[in-house]
Amino acid sequence: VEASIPEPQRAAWKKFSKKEFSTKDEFQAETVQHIETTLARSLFNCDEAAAYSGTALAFRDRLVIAWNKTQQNQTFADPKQKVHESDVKLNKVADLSLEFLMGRALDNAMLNTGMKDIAADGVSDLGFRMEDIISQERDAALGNGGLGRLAACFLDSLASLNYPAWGYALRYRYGIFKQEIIDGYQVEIPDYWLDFNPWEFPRHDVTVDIQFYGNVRKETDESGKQVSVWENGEIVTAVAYDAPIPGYGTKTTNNLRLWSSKAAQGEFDFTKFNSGEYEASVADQQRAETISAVLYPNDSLERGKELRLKQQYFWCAASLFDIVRRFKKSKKAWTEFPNQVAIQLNDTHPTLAIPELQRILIDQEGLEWDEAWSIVQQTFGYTNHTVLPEALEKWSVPLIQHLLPRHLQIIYDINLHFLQFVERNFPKDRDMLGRVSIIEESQPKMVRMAYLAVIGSHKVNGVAELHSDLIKTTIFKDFVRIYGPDKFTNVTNGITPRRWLHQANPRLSQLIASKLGGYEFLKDLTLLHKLEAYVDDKEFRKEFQAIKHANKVRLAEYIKTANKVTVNPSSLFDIQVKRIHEYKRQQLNIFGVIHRYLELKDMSAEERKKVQPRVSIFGGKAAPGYWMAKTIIHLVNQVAQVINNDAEIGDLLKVVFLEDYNVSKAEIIIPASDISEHISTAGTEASGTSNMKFVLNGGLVIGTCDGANIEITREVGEDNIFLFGNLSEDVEDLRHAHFYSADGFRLDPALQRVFDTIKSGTFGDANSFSALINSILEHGDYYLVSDDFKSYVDTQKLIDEAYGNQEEWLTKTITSVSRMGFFSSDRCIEEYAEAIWNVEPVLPKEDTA
Ligand code: H53
Repeated sequence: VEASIPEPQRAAWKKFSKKEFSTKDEFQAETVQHIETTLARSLFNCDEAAAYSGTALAFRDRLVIAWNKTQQNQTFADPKQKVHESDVKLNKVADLSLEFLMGRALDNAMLNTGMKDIAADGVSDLGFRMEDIISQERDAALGNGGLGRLAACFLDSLASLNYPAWGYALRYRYGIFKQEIIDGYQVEIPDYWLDFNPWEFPRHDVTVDIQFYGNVRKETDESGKQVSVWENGEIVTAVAYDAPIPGYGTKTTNNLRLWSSKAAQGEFDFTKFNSGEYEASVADQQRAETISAVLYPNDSLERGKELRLKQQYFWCAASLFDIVRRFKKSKKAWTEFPNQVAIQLNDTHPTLAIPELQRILIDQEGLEWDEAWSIVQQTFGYTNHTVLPEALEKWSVPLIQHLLPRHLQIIYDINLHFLQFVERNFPKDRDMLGRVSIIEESQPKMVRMAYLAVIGSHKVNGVAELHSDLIKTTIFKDFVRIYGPDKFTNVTNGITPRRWLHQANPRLSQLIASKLGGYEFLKDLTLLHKLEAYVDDKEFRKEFQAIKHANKVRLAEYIKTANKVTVNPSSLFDIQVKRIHEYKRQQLNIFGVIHRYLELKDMSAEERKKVQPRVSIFGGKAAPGYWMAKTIIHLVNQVAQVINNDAEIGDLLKVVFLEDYNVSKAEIIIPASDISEHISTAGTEASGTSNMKFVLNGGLVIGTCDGANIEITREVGEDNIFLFGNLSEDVEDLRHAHFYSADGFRLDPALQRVFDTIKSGTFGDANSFSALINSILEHGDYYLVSDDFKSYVDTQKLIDEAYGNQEEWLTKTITSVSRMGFFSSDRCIEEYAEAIWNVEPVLPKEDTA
C-alpha cells in the first residue's frame, strides 16, 4: 500500500497502462515488437525459436496484466462488502508441493485465454506454423511423475474455478533428467532448462533469510518467561521467482512461487576475495546455490540425503515466512490465521512446515504452546499419496539435531503432548505409545514424518477410495482410533480436461463441442454424459473413429522419427507409459510380450492370418540408482530389437520403447491408445492418473483392482474395462505362500517358458536379466508377477477378440468417454475447498459486476 501511486498521478498512469491484446493485429504487433526489441532479432533473422520466444513474450504480457489484477483483487477483496458476510471466507490456499510437473506453458496460455485461433492465424501471416512454434518450448519438468503432475492439474483447476491460491515450490536449476537410450540402456542427461524461460519473474525484492545448523539457547525475557533462541547458524537467502497460472475461461491468474537459493548478503567472503583466494570465496556461494540446484529424481522412494532435508526446510521456511508476512499485514489476531490461510501438504515432503509454524508462533510471536498448536492444526491438511514402505519418509534424529536443532526440540515437544493425550485416552494400551510415537526407537532414532503430518493437520486424505480405506487400516490404523474416523477422508484424484482433452486432442474436443453445443464441458466435465445419446449416431461414430486413427498415425510418425521403427496405425496400440517401478510391473507387461512372441513363433502361416496385430509401446524413466528398473528398460529394448527384426513376425507384433517420456510427449502418446496398461500389484498404486487421461481420450484400460481403476470401473461399467489379477486383500497371504506353501513355488508353465527363453540368451546376455528373474523365483516375488501372469495373458486374449469387433469396441470407447465426468480435477478442488480448506472463490472484478 505504501508504494501506491498518489491519486492525482493515477490518471496519467491509467492512460498508459497496458491493455490485453484481443485482436490478431494487436497480437502481431506485440509479437513483432518483442522479436525486434526484446530479442533484438529482425525480419531477416527470425527462426522458429525466435518466433516462439516472441509469441510467448506477447502472451506473457497478456497474462501479467490479468495476474496483477487478480492479485490486487484477491488481496483487497473485502468480505464485508459481500452480501452474506458471515458465509464468506477470504482465505488463501497455499499448496506446498516439492514438485510441479507443468510441461509446456504457451499452448496452455493460448487455450486458457481463448486466443489460440487468433494467434495461430497471426503467426501464419508472419510465416510460421503454430505447431512448430509450440514445439520449440522446453517442458518445465519440475517433477518426477504422478504426484508432480497432479499438483500441476490442481493449479489449473484452482485458477479456473477462481480460488485464491498460490503454489509454492523450489526453482530447481535442473529438472528431472533427460533420458537417452544408448545400446538399450538408460543414460541420464542433466536438464538445464532455464536458458530462456519467459514465464518466470524474478522478484529480487522478495527474499527470505533461512537459517541452518547453529545452537539453541534458553533465556528469560523481560516478563520472566523462558524463551528459546536459535543462533549461530548459517544463513542462506531464498529469492522468489513467480510464474503466472491462467485459469480457463476466466481472468483469474494465480501465482506459482518458486524459491531459488543464493548466498546471503555478506556471505561472500571479501577478505578471501581480496587476498586472491577467489575460488574459496566463490565456494560458499556455490554451496548456497546447491540447495535449489536439482530435483531429486526418485518417485515413491526416499533416500534420506542431507541435501534433500535442506531443500525441504529451505522451501517450507521461505513459504511460511511469505504467508505469515502477508497475514501480518492484515493486522488480524492470530486466532484468525486458520480462517485466512489453508495450507495443503502434498505428501510428507513439506511436513517441516508444521514445527516451523509452531516455532514462529511461540518463539517469534510469543504465543503459548497450546494456542499456537491449535492454530497449526487448524491450518494444515495432509494428503497421503502412498502406502509403500520405501516411500514413507523418515529422517534420522541426529541429522535433524545437527541441521535444525530448534525444530528437533519442538518435534519432541509435539510428541510429548501427543503421547500424553494418547496415554490419557488409552490407559490400558501401553504398546500403542511405541507404535504411534513420532520417534521410532531404532538405531539411530528416526522421525516418522507421516505421523508428524497426521498429528499436525486437521484432515488427512488419500487419493482414491481404495487407497483412503487402506491408509485407515494399515499405516494410520492407530490414528483412526485416537482421533476418530472423521479426521480421515478421501479425495479421488482427477485431471484437468483443458490440457488432457482440449490441448492434447483438439479434434476430439471440437467434436464433443459440436454435439454438446459449445465448450462448457471443459468447465463442467459431467456434461460429457450427454454424449451417450450419440453412441449410435453413424456420423458421430465415424468422426470419433477417424480422430482416433489420426492420433495413431501421428504417433506412428513420431515412432518412425524417434525409433526408426515402422508401425502400422491399424494395429492395436497397447501403451504403458509411467515411471518404471517394480510395483507398476512393466516386467509383467514385457513377459507378456515375450509370451505373445513365442506363441506367434509356434503358429502356422494360416494361424497367423487370424492374429490381431499389435504394437506394444513402453515409456518412462527409472530413478538413476534403481537397478532393477533400469534392467526392465534394458530388457524391453532387447526384446524390441529381436522382435522388430524378425521378418517372420512382421506387423503382427512390434515393440517400442519411447525415449524420455515427459508431459509434452504424453500429449501425443495418450490420445493414440487403444489399450493402456495400469497393472500394479493390487494395493500399491495409490490412485494413478494417466488411467483417467487414456480413457478420456477414447482408449480402454487393462488394469488390476487398484487405485482409481476401481472407480473408473464403477463409472464406465465393468463391460468397458479389462480387469484381471488378485485383489489387494489377498496380497499378504500370497506373499506368505511364496515362502511357505506346502508344494513349493509353482510357476505358470507359460511364464517358465518366458524365463527359459530369456535364460537361453535370445535377448542378449542372459546374466543381465538374472536379477529380474531371481526376484521372482528366489526372492519371494514380492509384486506377485507369477500369481497374476496367467490372468494377465488371458485378459490380453480377450482384448484381441474384443478389438476384432471394431463396432463394439467403438461403442465401448464412446460410452467410456461419456462417463468420465467424475475425473475432472475441478471436482477434486471443489471437494478440497469444501471439506478441507473452507474457502470460497474470489470472482475477478469484471465478472462480479
Ligand atoms: O502420486 C499420484 C498417484 C500415484 C502415486 C503418486 C506418487 C508419486 O508420484 C510420488 C510419491 C508418492 O508418494 C506418490 O504413486 O498412484 O496417482 C498422485 O496422487
